[in-house]
Amino acid sequence: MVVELARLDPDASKEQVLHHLAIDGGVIIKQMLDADTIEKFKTDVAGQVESQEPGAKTGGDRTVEFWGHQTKRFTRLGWRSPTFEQILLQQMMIDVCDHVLLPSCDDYWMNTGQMMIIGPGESDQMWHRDAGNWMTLCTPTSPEVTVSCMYALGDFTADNGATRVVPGSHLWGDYQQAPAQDQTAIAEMESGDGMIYSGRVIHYGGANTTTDWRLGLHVSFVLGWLTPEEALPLSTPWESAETMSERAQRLLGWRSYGVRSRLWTVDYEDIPVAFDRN
Ligand SMILES: O=C(O)CCC(=O)C(=O)O
Ligand SMILES: [Fe+2]
Repeated sequence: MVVELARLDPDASKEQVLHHLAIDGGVIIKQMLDADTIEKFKTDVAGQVESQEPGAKTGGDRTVEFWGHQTKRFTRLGWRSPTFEQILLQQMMIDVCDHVLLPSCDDYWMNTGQMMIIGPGESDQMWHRDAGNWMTLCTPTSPEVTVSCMYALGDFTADNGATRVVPGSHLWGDYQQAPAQDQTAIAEMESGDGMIYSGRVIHYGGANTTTDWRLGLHVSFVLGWLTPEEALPLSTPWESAETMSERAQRLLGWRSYGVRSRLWTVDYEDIPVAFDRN
Protein backbone atom coordinates (compact mmCIF):
# COMPACT_ATOMS: atom_id res chain seq x y z
CA MET A 1 0.00 0.00 0.00
CA VAL A 2 1.35 3.41 -0.94
CA VAL A 3 0.50 6.18 1.51
CA GLU A 4 0.06 9.61 -0.02
CA LEU A 5 -0.86 13.11 1.05
CA ALA A 6 -3.71 14.88 -0.73
CA ARG A 7 -2.50 17.14 -3.54
CA LEU A 8 -4.72 20.16 -4.10
CA ASP A 9 -4.89 22.64 -6.95
CA PRO A 10 -3.81 26.25 -6.38
CA ASP A 11 -7.43 27.40 -6.31
CA ALA A 12 -8.39 24.96 -3.54
CA SER A 13 -10.53 26.55 -0.86
CA LYS A 14 -9.38 27.12 2.70
CA GLU A 15 -12.03 24.61 3.79
CA GLN A 16 -10.55 21.90 1.57
CA VAL A 17 -7.07 22.56 2.89
CA LEU A 18 -8.27 22.51 6.50
CA HIS A 19 -10.20 19.30 5.84
CA HIS A 20 -7.11 17.40 4.66
CA LEU A 21 -4.92 19.00 7.31
CA ALA A 22 -7.33 17.81 10.01
CA ILE A 23 -7.41 14.23 8.70
CA ASP A 24 -3.83 13.68 7.56
CA GLY A 25 -1.86 16.38 9.39
CA GLY A 26 -0.33 17.50 6.11
CA VAL A 27 -1.49 18.54 2.64
CA ILE A 28 0.29 19.51 -0.56
CA ILE A 29 -0.93 22.54 -2.48
CA LYS A 30 0.26 23.00 -6.04
CA GLN A 31 1.91 26.27 -6.98
CA MET A 32 1.54 28.17 -3.72
CA LEU A 33 4.37 30.42 -4.88
CA ASP A 34 4.63 31.70 -8.43
CA ALA A 35 7.74 31.29 -10.54
CA ASP A 36 8.56 35.01 -10.49
CA THR A 37 8.54 35.19 -6.67
CA ILE A 38 10.69 32.08 -6.44
CA GLU A 39 13.21 33.42 -8.95
CA LYS A 40 13.49 36.74 -7.10
CA PHE A 41 13.86 35.05 -3.73
CA LYS A 42 16.42 32.57 -5.03
CA THR A 43 18.44 35.43 -6.50
CA ASP A 44 18.31 37.27 -3.14
CA VAL A 45 19.67 34.29 -1.21
CA ALA A 46 21.90 32.74 -3.89
CA GLY A 47 25.13 33.96 -2.28
CA GLN A 48 24.22 32.44 1.07
CA VAL A 49 23.02 29.20 -0.51
CA GLU A 50 26.45 28.91 -2.09
CA SER A 51 28.62 29.96 0.86
CA GLN A 52 26.71 28.31 3.71
CA GLU A 53 28.62 25.32 5.10
CA PRO A 54 26.59 22.17 5.70
CA GLY A 55 26.09 21.00 9.27
CA ALA A 56 25.65 22.67 12.67
CA LYS A 57 28.38 24.69 14.40
CA THR A 58 26.73 24.60 17.84
CA GLY A 59 24.28 22.50 19.79
CA GLY A 60 24.21 19.16 21.55
CA ASP A 61 24.48 15.79 19.81
CA ARG A 62 20.78 15.67 19.09
CA THR A 63 20.79 19.11 17.46
CA VAL A 64 23.81 18.25 15.35
CA GLU A 65 22.13 15.02 14.17
CA PHE A 66 18.83 16.82 13.63
CA TRP A 67 20.45 19.56 11.54
CA GLY A 68 22.06 16.99 9.20
CA HIS A 69 25.75 16.72 8.38
CA GLN A 70 25.16 17.33 4.67
CA THR A 71 22.36 19.85 5.09
CA LYS A 72 22.69 23.59 4.79
CA ARG A 73 20.39 25.68 6.95
CA PHE A 74 20.15 29.42 7.37
CA THR A 75 17.54 31.96 8.44
CA ARG A 76 17.41 35.80 8.68
CA LEU A 77 15.34 35.74 5.51
CA GLY A 78 13.56 39.08 6.09
CA TRP A 79 17.02 40.66 6.17
CA ARG A 80 18.49 38.63 3.35
CA SER A 81 15.61 39.02 0.91
CA PRO A 82 13.23 41.89 0.13
CA THR A 83 11.01 39.22 -1.49
CA PHE A 84 10.58 37.31 1.75
CA GLU A 85 7.76 39.50 3.09
CA GLN A 86 5.56 38.31 0.23
CA ILE A 87 6.32 34.67 1.01
CA LEU A 88 5.76 35.27 4.73
CA LEU A 89 2.28 36.62 3.98
CA GLN A 90 1.29 33.83 1.55
CA GLN A 91 -2.46 34.06 1.82
CA MET A 92 -3.44 30.38 2.15
CA MET A 93 -0.85 29.82 4.85
CA ILE A 94 -2.06 32.87 6.77
CA ASP A 95 -5.70 31.76 6.41
CA VAL A 96 -4.83 28.29 7.71
CA CYS A 97 -2.81 29.66 10.65
CA ASP A 98 -5.58 32.10 11.55
CA HIS A 99 -7.97 29.19 11.75
CA VAL A 100 -5.70 26.74 13.55
CA LEU A 101 -3.71 28.99 15.90
CA LEU A 102 -5.91 31.97 16.76
CA PRO A 103 -8.24 29.95 19.03
CA SER A 104 -5.27 29.61 21.40
CA CYS A 105 -3.66 33.05 21.21
CA ASP A 106 -4.33 36.72 20.52
CA ASP A 107 -1.86 36.50 17.67
CA TYR A 108 0.92 34.28 16.45
CA TRP A 109 4.36 35.04 15.11
CA MET A 110 6.82 33.47 12.77
CA ASN A 111 8.56 30.51 14.31
CA THR A 112 11.30 30.44 11.71
CA GLY A 113 11.84 31.14 8.03
CA GLN A 114 14.56 28.67 7.26
CA MET A 115 16.27 27.40 4.16
CA MET A 116 16.61 23.63 4.42
CA ILE A 117 18.94 22.50 1.71
CA ILE A 118 19.57 18.78 1.79
CA GLY A 119 22.81 17.83 0.08
CA PRO A 120 24.15 14.76 -1.71
CA GLY A 121 24.95 11.96 0.72
CA GLU A 122 22.57 13.15 3.46
CA SER A 123 20.78 10.35 5.29
CA ASP A 124 17.20 10.26 6.61
CA GLN A 125 16.62 12.82 9.34
CA MET A 126 15.29 11.50 12.66
CA TRP A 127 11.50 11.35 12.78
CA HIS A 128 9.95 14.09 14.88
CA ARG A 129 7.06 16.42 15.47
CA ASP A 130 7.88 20.13 15.24
CA ALA A 131 5.75 20.86 18.35
CA GLY A 132 8.41 18.88 20.27
CA ASN A 133 10.29 22.18 20.62
CA TRP A 134 7.69 23.16 23.22
CA MET A 135 8.04 19.88 25.12
CA THR A 136 4.94 19.57 27.32
CA LEU A 137 2.83 20.98 24.49
CA CYS A 138 3.57 18.01 22.25
CA THR A 139 1.18 15.38 23.56
CA PRO A 140 -1.86 13.65 22.06
CA THR A 141 -4.13 16.13 23.86
CA SER A 142 -2.15 19.34 23.30
CA PRO A 143 -3.63 22.20 21.29
CA GLU A 144 -1.97 23.00 17.99
CA VAL A 145 0.94 25.32 18.78
CA THR A 146 2.75 25.48 15.46
CA VAL A 147 1.96 25.12 11.76
CA SER A 148 4.58 24.87 9.04
CA CYS A 149 4.82 25.09 5.30
CA MET A 150 7.63 23.49 3.33
CA TYR A 151 7.93 25.25 -0.01
CA ALA A 152 9.78 23.48 -2.80
CA LEU A 153 12.11 25.98 -4.47
CA GLY A 154 13.21 23.23 -6.82
CA ASP A 155 11.72 19.81 -7.42
CA PHE A 156 11.41 17.52 -4.40
CA THR A 157 11.83 13.86 -5.41
CA ALA A 158 11.93 10.57 -3.52
CA ASP A 159 15.67 10.42 -4.20
CA ASN A 160 16.76 14.01 -3.47
CA GLY A 161 15.32 14.24 0.04
CA ALA A 162 11.61 15.05 -0.31
CA THR A 163 10.08 15.43 3.15
CA ARG A 164 8.60 12.22 4.57
CA VAL A 165 5.27 12.56 6.40
CA VAL A 166 3.21 10.06 8.39
CA PRO A 167 -0.43 10.93 7.68
CA GLY A 168 -2.68 10.71 10.71
CA SER A 169 0.19 10.55 13.22
CA HIS A 170 -0.95 13.84 14.76
CA LEU A 171 -3.98 11.89 16.01
CA TRP A 172 -2.08 8.94 17.48
CA GLY A 173 -2.74 8.20 21.14
CA ASP A 174 0.93 7.42 21.78
CA TYR A 175 3.46 10.04 20.69
CA GLN A 176 6.37 7.71 21.55
CA GLN A 177 5.30 5.23 18.87
CA ALA A 178 7.77 5.02 15.99
CA PRO A 179 6.35 5.17 12.47
CA ALA A 180 6.67 2.27 10.04
CA GLN A 181 7.93 2.67 6.49
CA ASP A 182 4.57 1.66 5.01
CA GLN A 183 2.82 4.42 6.99
CA THR A 184 5.03 7.08 5.45
CA ALA A 185 4.21 9.34 2.51
CA ILE A 186 6.84 11.01 0.34
CA ALA A 187 6.01 14.66 -0.27
CA GLU A 188 7.24 14.83 -3.84
CA MET A 189 6.66 18.34 -5.17
CA GLU A 190 7.43 20.56 -8.09
CA SER A 191 9.08 23.93 -7.65
CA GLY A 192 6.46 26.34 -6.26
CA ASP A 193 4.40 23.65 -4.53
CA GLY A 194 4.03 23.81 -0.78
CA MET A 195 3.20 21.31 1.93
CA ILE A 196 1.31 22.70 4.91
CA TYR A 197 1.66 20.48 7.98
CA SER A 198 0.65 20.31 11.58
CA GLY A 199 3.23 20.68 14.35
CA ARG A 200 1.90 17.37 15.64
CA VAL A 201 2.42 15.23 12.56
CA ILE A 202 5.50 12.96 12.34
CA HIS A 203 7.80 13.90 9.49
CA TYR A 204 11.46 14.10 8.55
CA GLY A 205 13.74 15.18 5.74
CA GLY A 206 14.55 12.30 3.38
CA ALA A 207 17.97 10.96 2.40
CA ASN A 208 19.53 12.49 -0.69
CA THR A 209 21.08 9.87 -2.96
CA THR A 210 21.43 12.23 -5.93
CA THR A 211 24.24 14.63 -6.82
CA ASP A 212 21.99 17.71 -6.50
CA TRP A 213 20.94 19.87 -3.56
CA ARG A 214 17.28 19.83 -2.53
CA LEU A 215 16.16 23.42 -2.11
CA GLY A 216 13.49 23.70 0.59
CA LEU A 217 12.11 26.79 2.28
CA HIS A 218 10.41 26.15 5.59
CA VAL A 219 8.18 28.89 7.00
CA SER A 220 6.44 28.16 10.28
CA PHE A 221 4.33 30.03 12.80
CA VAL A 222 3.88 29.57 16.53
CA LEU A 223 1.51 30.88 19.19
CA GLY A 224 2.53 34.40 20.25
CA TRP A 225 3.00 33.31 23.87
CA LEU A 226 5.69 30.78 23.01
CA THR A 227 9.36 31.38 22.26
CA PRO A 228 10.00 30.95 18.55
CA GLU A 229 12.90 28.94 17.19
CA GLU A 230 14.38 32.03 15.54
CA ALA A 231 15.38 35.13 17.56
CA LEU A 232 13.17 37.21 15.32
CA PRO A 233 14.13 40.92 15.72
CA LEU A 234 17.81 39.95 15.84
CA SER A 235 17.33 38.09 12.56
CA THR A 236 15.41 40.81 10.77
CA PRO A 237 16.62 44.20 12.06
CA TRP A 238 14.37 47.25 12.06
CA GLU A 239 16.09 48.60 8.94
CA SER A 240 14.63 45.64 7.04
CA ALA A 241 11.29 45.48 8.89
CA GLU A 242 10.59 49.23 8.74
CA THR A 243 9.04 49.23 5.28
CA MET A 244 7.01 46.07 5.84
CA SER A 245 3.29 45.91 6.57
CA GLU A 246 2.13 45.96 10.17
CA ARG A 247 1.19 42.30 9.92
CA ALA A 248 4.65 41.33 8.70
CA GLN A 249 6.23 43.42 11.46
CA ARG A 250 4.17 41.59 14.07
CA LEU A 251 5.03 38.21 12.57
CA LEU A 252 8.72 39.15 12.74
CA GLY A 253 8.62 40.31 16.36
CA TRP A 254 8.56 44.06 15.72
CA ARG A 255 5.17 44.63 17.32
CA SER A 256 3.71 43.65 20.65
CA TYR A 257 1.27 40.85 21.26
CA GLY A 258 -2.10 40.78 22.79
CA VAL A 259 -5.60 41.98 23.28
CA ARG A 260 -6.59 39.77 26.20
CA SER A 261 -2.93 39.43 27.15
CA ARG A 262 -0.03 41.88 26.75
CA LEU A 263 3.30 40.40 25.74
CA TRP A 264 6.58 41.38 24.13
CA THR A 265 6.34 45.06 24.98
CA VAL A 266 8.76 47.96 25.49
CA ASP A 267 7.77 50.45 28.22
CA TYR A 268 4.63 48.28 28.24
CA GLU A 269 3.77 49.90 24.90
CA ASP A 270 3.60 48.51 21.39
CA ILE A 271 7.21 48.34 20.24
CA PRO A 272 7.20 50.93 17.41
CA VAL A 273 5.31 53.42 19.64
CA ALA A 274 7.87 53.02 22.42
CA PHE A 275 10.66 53.70 19.95
CA ASP A 276 8.73 56.53 18.27
CA ARG A 277 8.90 54.67 14.98
CA ASN A 278 5.21 54.51 14.12
O1 LIG B 1 14.00 19.16 5.33
C1 LIG B 1 12.92 18.58 5.48
O2 LIG B 1 12.29 18.05 4.56
C2 LIG B 1 12.29 18.53 6.85
C3 LIG B 1 13.16 19.09 7.93
C4 LIG B 1 12.45 19.19 9.22
O3 LIG B 1 11.41 18.67 9.40
C5 LIG B 1 13.01 20.02 10.31
O4 LIG B 1 14.21 20.33 10.29
O5 LIG B 1 12.26 20.32 11.26
FE1 LIG C 1 10.46 19.23 11.23
